[in-house]
Amino acid sequence: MAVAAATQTSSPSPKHNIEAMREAFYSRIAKKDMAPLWKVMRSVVTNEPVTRCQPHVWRYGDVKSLVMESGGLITAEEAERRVLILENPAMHGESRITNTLFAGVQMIMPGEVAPAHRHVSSAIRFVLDGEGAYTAVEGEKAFMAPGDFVITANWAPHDHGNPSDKPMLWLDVLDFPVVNFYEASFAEHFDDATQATTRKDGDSLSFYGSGVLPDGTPTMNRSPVINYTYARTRPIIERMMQSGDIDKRHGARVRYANPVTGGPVLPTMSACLAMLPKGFQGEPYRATDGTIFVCVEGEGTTTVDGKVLEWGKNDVFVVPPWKRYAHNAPKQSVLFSISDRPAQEALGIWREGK
Ligand code: 1HN
Repeated sequence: MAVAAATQTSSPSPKHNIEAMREAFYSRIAKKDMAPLWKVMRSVVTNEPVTRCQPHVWRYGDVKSLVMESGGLITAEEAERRVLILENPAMHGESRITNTLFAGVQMIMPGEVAPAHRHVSSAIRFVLDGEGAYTAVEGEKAFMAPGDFVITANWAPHDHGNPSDKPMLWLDVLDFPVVNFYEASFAEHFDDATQATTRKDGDSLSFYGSGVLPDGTPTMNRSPVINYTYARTRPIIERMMQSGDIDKRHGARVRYANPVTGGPVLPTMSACLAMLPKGFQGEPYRATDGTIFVCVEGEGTTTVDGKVLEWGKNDVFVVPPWKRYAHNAPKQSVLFSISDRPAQEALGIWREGK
């Protein structure tokens, strides 16, 4: 008792008071815009990927009826783009489906035009419903059908129109969260709603999409093909499946390629199409690219980190980075997917595992 009292009354040793001294130090250095790394090191350099992104599925029945309803509230011209954002449930208000990618469902009604603009952010549009609407990209109209996708690269002027008699709906995926991470966004809006065409409809697929290239085609970091059609790609995965070329995790899968380099269609995003045979029970897989899937045909489930996502035609689901997932398909099914893998590979940070 007497000893304790004596310790308290004498001046405190640094050893006993070190926490208070540290806190006082942190307050002082904060005023000079500095902070101690040792307090945050393990949380800024984590041993494994940390993600806020949640696995989630958007059922097309809900999405379609709400997007159709939005058609009665605003025109494509007024909205510039009539899109309902697919917000990751853990990131409401942040306009993103993963930390790096935006996804939304756009509708263009018969006779409507979505006016021409361009921006640094690149886009992939994957057609869900309708036939005969187009995206004009860099002077060429790409007419679309379900299962097709169109790319609009960095700074490519683009506008949409629908001369058909049915609404068209597509999934837009853009990399603007990445562009904005670098704080490098630019955009431009044109005076004319539609751009003048300088090439015949279908030129890009015809010139670059058939195993030959116009002589002297320069190397580019994005594909010269603007429209990858389902009609051309589906028979390839079907044939792969018949020949037994079926990946145990992904099914019979092709990666859409830039025909000049063999690289991805865009420097920031890549796309794949996979056929899962009837009764497919995929082995687990994980990779550091968060991935957006669309069910194009069939139905099944994907188990992500213990959570079961059920999907059917035109449902969209998201698998967060580094979460282990496995597909199951009781019926033959086709999955389209998009991720930021090329951006991660370019930076040398992409990893995959079991
Ligand atoms: C955009 O330009 C389009 O061109 C679609 O159709 C979705 C989402 C965010 C920013 C720009 C389009 C978009 C977008």
